Amino acid sequence: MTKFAVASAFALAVAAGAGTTAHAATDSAAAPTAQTQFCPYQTGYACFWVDNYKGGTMGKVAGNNTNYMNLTNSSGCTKYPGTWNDCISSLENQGTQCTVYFWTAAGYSGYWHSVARYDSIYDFGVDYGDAAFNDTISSNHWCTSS
Ligand SMILES: [Ca+2]
Repeated sequence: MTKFAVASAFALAVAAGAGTTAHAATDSAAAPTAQTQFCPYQTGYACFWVDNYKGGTMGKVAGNNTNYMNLTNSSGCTKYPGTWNDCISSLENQGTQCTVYFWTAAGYSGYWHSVARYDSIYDFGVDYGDAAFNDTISSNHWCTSS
């Protein structure tokens, strides 16, 4: 739901008296939204949010998940309402020992990006150089890619 984050960031920039040109709007696309839900520190979870920069509703997983259609999400994500499938825009790994791999399709298929232990991915375009990864995650696997 990056579009919402972009709109919010622009509104904040305008309210603060920052530049209101198209150039300012482009820059603010990467501006953080206020984080309201936090990943439990070093408790074995990988966490994810519906907006970039850990904005909006947070979900978390402690194990492997073969299909995010099975993960309940009440945030109002529109692609697959009620689920986390194709809804995630930022990530954090608070696992106890491993990297976690996030796949674009169910069953550890499609392609993946990883998050090292205690690392965060705030924006897929900025941090992975892959903006197209936004709102595609459908499965995750710990320690190895599959
Ligand atoms: Ca997907």
